[in-house]
Amino acid sequence: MIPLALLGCTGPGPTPATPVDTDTDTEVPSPTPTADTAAPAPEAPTLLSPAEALDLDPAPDVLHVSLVAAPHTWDGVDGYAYNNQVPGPTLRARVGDTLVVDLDNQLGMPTSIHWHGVDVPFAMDGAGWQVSPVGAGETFTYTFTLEQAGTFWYHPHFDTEHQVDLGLYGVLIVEDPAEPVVDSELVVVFDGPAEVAASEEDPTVDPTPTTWLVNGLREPAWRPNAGETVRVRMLNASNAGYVALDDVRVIARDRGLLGAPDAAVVLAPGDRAELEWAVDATPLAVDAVPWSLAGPTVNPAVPLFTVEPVGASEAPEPVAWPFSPAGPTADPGHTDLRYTFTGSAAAGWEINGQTWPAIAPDVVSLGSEIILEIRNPSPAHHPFHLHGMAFEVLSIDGVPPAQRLTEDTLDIGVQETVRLRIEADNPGDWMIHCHILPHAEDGMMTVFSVQ
Ligand SMILES: [Cu+2]
Repeated sequence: MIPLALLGCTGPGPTPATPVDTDTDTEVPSPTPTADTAAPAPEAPTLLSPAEALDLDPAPDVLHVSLVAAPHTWDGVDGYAYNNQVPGPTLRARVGDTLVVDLDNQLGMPTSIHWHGVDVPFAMDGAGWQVSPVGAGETFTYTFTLEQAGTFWYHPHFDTEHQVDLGLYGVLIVEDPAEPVVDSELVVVFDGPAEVAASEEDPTVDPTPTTWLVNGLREPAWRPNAGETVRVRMLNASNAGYVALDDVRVIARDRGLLGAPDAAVVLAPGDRAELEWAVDATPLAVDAVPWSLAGPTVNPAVPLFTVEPVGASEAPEPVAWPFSPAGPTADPGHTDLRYTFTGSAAAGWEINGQTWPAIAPDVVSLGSEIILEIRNPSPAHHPFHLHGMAFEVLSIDGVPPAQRLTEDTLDIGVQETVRLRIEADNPGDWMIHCHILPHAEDGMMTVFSVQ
């Protein structure tokens, strides 16, 4: 194990996150070993990508997998898992492929699978307005075509706060063969330890995790080869925690490659982002920038994982990603639909004064362009998530983004006003909700009905 004192963020490549501060007294003191008493420090577990699902169909354009949702003990908790692994198996397909997933529900309670970020037909969404879940002991086959490249994920959309918290989530990667192939990939899923109990019993308990699991492990060590370029695909599967990273090279967000790389990212619950990671020989610690439901904080940085490069090679040159810079669409000025997020932990959370399931769906016409304005006068951030369609961010507090930003999950800060453009091209009664799952469970959900 590399002593903390050797860790730092001084390499020439992208230097993720906060460097370990070596000149304060807040670090874990390094015991001075003596020949007789020193026990070797336990080696940190190695951070590896979650195992990928086996393809049951030999056809090159079909990915057919089996997912068994069942009880599973992990991180010392009696939780759940898909195929006995947390995160669940990564599903890797290509644009244009057909995905076929046989879900076998062995949980002893109803469940479903929602394909977060994927524009699926409504019947395959795993969620919705008055839609039945898959019953205990039953099976269901999800099948649809994958039309968009990017890093997506899957999770239950029934008893969501409880089932996701206890381990039911996995990553869906849709590759675009036109994109450059780099030396390797790392799939990283951030999650808090089982978070539900405390905030379920007392909703005023801040549900933000203070420790993180990375691919189910506590402070694992990533051991990549120095000199390699790694495409790091990240998912925040936490119920309520934010992972903020500075000094990184962000190449993609929710809906695939960006128009230009970015240097920082905040992953709200449900968000994905991808990094280009040029590995040099410098060990470092990756910490999350302090963040809370109210935004950036002065709390201590939270350790995520360490990087212990193998070899002495220098960082490689940047990859020539096919970025296609495009500015945001001009805001047409009118507003078709308004959502106001209100409430508090003590009083409950609402959209337009309505609490799920006592809501009236907002109905829009298939094929129309909808300009949506969201205001958040409540005292907490709320990651806005729309099912079935992506949306473009027109402005945040009146300021258009620096580049065209297409998302399916967007954090709305305290007192922020966000304007979005939705092409309502997918018929169905689509869920709209906050992706802080205790907020959603508490009623912060509504329906965007495209007819
Ligand atoms: Cu919320």
